[in-house]
Amino acid sequence: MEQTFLMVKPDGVQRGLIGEIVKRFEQKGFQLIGCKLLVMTREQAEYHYAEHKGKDFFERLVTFITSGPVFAMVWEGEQVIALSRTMIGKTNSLEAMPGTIRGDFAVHTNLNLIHGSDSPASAEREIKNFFTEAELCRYSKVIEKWI
Ligand code: RTP
Ligand code: MG
Repeated sequence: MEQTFLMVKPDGVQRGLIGEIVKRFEQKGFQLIGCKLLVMTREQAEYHYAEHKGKDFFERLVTFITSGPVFAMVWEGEQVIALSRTMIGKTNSLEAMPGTIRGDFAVHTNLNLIHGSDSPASAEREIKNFFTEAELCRYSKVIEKWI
């Protein structure tokens, strides 16, 4: 089963949106298999956003993401990587459609509430940056067959 790494960013934690965000993925039918509240180290943040190293917004992004607690999660389900990106909405705040998390709650591209892995390779790499295998809880639900 596919897994992805999702993270409520410091703005989402400060605005009290952890519950709303978790609710959306639960209601969709995905399964939470790991979560923790933490403040990212600079090293962890630079690794997480390594693809953006050298871009003009990189420093601002790392400073922001390490500025307060984030809520890191691993979710499991059919097509969870692509579907969670759809539920999150576009990066650019002007393109994030109502109905998506960013479209419903975010105004700024830099304060866009939530991160989601963009590919299977990113998901694997990002999950390992936050969780050990022992911290992930695999369990089956009887309801699974109805989704
Ligand atoms: P994320 O990685 O945080 O989930 O966001 P994303 O995939 O939608 O967007 P990505 O291209 O990976 O960019 C990472 C974060 O950097 C900020 N950003 N600023 N031109 C800009 O000023 C710019 N481009 C990207 C955004 O906050 C974005 O979430
Ligand atoms: Mg990204």
